[in-house]
Amino acid sequence: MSKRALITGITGQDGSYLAELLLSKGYEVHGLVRRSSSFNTQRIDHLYQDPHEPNARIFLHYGDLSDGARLVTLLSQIDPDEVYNLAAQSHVRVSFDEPEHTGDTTGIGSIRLLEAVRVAGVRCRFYQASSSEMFGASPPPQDEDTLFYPRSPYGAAKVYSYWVTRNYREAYGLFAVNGILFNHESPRRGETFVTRKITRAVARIRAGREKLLYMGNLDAVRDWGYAPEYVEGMWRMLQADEPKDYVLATSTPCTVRQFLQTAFDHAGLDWEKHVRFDDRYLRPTEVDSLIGDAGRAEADLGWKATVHAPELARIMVDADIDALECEGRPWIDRPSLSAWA
Ligand code: NAP
Ligand code: F7E
Repeated sequence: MSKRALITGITGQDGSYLAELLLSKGYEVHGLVRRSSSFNTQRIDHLYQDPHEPNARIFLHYGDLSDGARLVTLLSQIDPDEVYNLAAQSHVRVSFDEPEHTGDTTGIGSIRLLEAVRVAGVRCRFYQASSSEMFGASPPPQDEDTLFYPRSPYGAAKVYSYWVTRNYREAYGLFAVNGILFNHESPRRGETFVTRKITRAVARIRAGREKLLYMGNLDAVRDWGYAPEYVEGMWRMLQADEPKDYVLATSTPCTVRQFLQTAFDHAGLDWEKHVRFDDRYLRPTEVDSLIGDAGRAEADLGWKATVHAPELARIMVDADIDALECEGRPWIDRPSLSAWA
């Protein structure tokens, strides 16, 4: 019997890579998709199978983390072995504009899902997508024992989700874990996160379609890894003998400025000629420096990041140049996809 998994946030960057990984391992994969007036499934269209096919192994269900009753119904119907809660309003800057919505989905959404698991009586393992943003102002290096000091409504909502996940583990014996993931990127990264914003702009400037890129704080330090490696870590956390929380990170610091320089250099461009400052991209409170220590994940799960920021920047620039040259064709159909996953 193949295992069954439910992924919330399957249409996002991580959800799409995780769905690929689980399908490759023989899982039956169920994904929660928000209804929208235009399709929001571009990242998983290449995985889609007509549910009428007798051998279909991926199934999409309309639902939303704001709708607890729907979550109970779906949990009861699907009866999954593993639940991955990846859905969230995940943009830190946007969480200052939409703090209440962010709290409702990124925070309360998690307890709606945990309650749905409990009420439906499903015996599953549960993964919560926690974040290095929970560490916020705590100085690096950060690991599983570092004090949380969130600096945004997003970070605060993730702290809430972290603690309710631990509480359901302790109160109800649920195999529930927090993956505390540092920034991870890919050619599928949303276009307003800083890495993808940079690599898209590099491709467009190189092609003569744009001249300038407006940016905020270039001094922020991040620990950027490669998303396909991180979803492997999520899966390993749910295969462990006991439920524990784990940091996933590369431990390699990189400033936004260094990422910019690497990306522009790779395309033969001088970043200083093209980048301008705009204070609209500053946050009311910034997270200055995130550098993770993933020693526990390496020791217990054998997980270690191999792609670091400079290589990541080159992968993403190449993919955006390629995408621009293939414009008009859906990027997911391009043969280079296998190299990304
Ligand atoms: P992402 O690309 O922004 O994807 C977020 C997903 O959540 C999308 O599928 C989105 O659906 C869905 N979603 C948003 N609100 C929802 C709601 N109310 N109900 C149901 N689904 C909803 O994020 P990601 O980069 O893949 O990250 C996955 C998770 O890991 C997120 O929880 C994020 O906060 C967390 N995380 C990410 C990183 C990182 O560096 N990427 C690091 C640490 C933690 P639509 O496609 O319809 O918008
Ligand atoms: O910003 C600076 C910005 O938006 C990175 C999410 O996946 O990782 C992500 O959160 C840094 C910040 O990601 C621009 O101020 C400068 O210091 O790419 P970002 P993030 O805020 O680190 C964590 C781990 C998550 O959990 C989140 O879900 O870059 N920065 N100039 C800029 N950032 C953006 N977006 N745009 C700029 O123009």
